[in-house]
Amino acid sequence: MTQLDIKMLDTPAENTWCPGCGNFGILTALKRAIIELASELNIDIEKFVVVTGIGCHGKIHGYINVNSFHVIHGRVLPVATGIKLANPELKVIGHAGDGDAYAIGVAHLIHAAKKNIPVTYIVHNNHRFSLTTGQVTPTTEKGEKTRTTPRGNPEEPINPLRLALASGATFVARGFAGDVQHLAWLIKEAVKHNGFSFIDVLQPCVVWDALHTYKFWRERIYKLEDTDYDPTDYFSAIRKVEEMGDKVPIGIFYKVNKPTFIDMYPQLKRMVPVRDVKPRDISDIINKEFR
Ligand SMILES: Cc1ncc(C[n+]2csc(CCOP(=O)(O)OP(=O)(O)O)c2C)c(N)n1
Ligand code: SF4
Repeated sequence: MTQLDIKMLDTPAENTWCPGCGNFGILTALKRAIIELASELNIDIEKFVVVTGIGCHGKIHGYINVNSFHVIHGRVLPVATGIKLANPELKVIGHAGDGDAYAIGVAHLIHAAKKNIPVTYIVHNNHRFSLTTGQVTPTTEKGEKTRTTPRGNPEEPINPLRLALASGATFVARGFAGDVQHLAWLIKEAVKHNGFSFIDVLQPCVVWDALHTYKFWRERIYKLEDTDYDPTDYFSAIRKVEEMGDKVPIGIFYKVNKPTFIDMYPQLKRMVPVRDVKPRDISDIINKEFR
């Protein structure tokens, strides 16, 4: 295998994120994780697939030189699932926004967790629909003023980690876009996990969210690994995900090994992976259907 360097993952695309956006930290962490995983697990970069939704986060696929699929809003997990089932050798990493993942796409999170689909799901949680200029999302806090709640959001937010745990996710974590080294480690652990792995990433949006700044999170965050917290205990996790105030834990909240969707349906293992399927000339079908 040739010597791997993070620069191999650069692309010529012009980056249009706002200066200071938390997405930069997530991009760097993702690149580091992929490079380190490729050499640790001795797998080719071609085996990584990034699937992204629509939003500022979704542009990440254009800034990293791996196989990728930019899908419609909210549908990261169905496409990621299809790719994984078609070729289980691939390491499939989905990226969604909090609007993408917890509003229009929320049912997919519940079912991917319940079915233990062996893909990784990274949510860029900036508490806003940012690409569409800062509307309220399911994680916007009560009282926050947004473009669609100018007098303050009257609703309580959802807790994504509680939702993932309640849905049966076998790997549940929280990261911070301002701590690249820790986030890269989390992504590596998530990709190595054989099952559905979920990371909610606190991602400052420096344009539409004046409350959740880097400073705000840095004053509150602490790492679960620095405590005697046990991530194998489900009931500890249930309690720990409720901690969100003066102190905000990041790290792995829960991790357990259980049969994956592919283990549960042996016929999936007998299926011919896409890599072994010979290309077919389908011009006859296209000409017939669309002439
Ligand atoms: C089916 C559908 N509904 C709505 C939209 C409009 N839309 C595009 S981006 C976006 C906001 C995305 O917000 P989020 O997922 O939180 O990502 P962010 O921009 O914050 O990274 C919306 C609502 C769309 N493209 N498709
Ligand atoms: S609008 Fe917010 S999330 Fe989008 S690129 Fe700018 S800072 Fe990042």
